[in-house]
Amino acid sequence: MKRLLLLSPILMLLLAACTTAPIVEQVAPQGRIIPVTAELWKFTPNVIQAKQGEEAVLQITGVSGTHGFSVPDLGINATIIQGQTVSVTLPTDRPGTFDFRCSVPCGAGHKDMTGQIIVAP
Ligand SMILES: [Cu+2]
Repeated sequence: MKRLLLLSPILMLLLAACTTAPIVEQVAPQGRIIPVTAELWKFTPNVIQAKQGEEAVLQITGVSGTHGFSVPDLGINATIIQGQTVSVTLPTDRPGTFDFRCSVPCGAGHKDMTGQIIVAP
């Protein structure tokens, strides 16, 4: 008990430090929202267009099944679960055509779940 009493000022200090710590805000991705859906077995749209340098955010909603939205050349791989929406900032710093595909085995049409992101100069 004595030890606990000795410790309590330290605990109070720690608690105070925790409660006064700045709250880290979750910053929502900024830019033009591009809605995308993932379902068995397609992405819609399957051609996504953007301009080089623009701020764009893919908002990918799972309609049916669980999928992965993978763009290897842009370093994107997001898991898309039915009923949930995932926001992914689209890198537009370099122009080009970047293939995307589903990266989660999702059944018969898995290999058909492909598309392209076109970043125009
Ligand atoms: Cu799949």
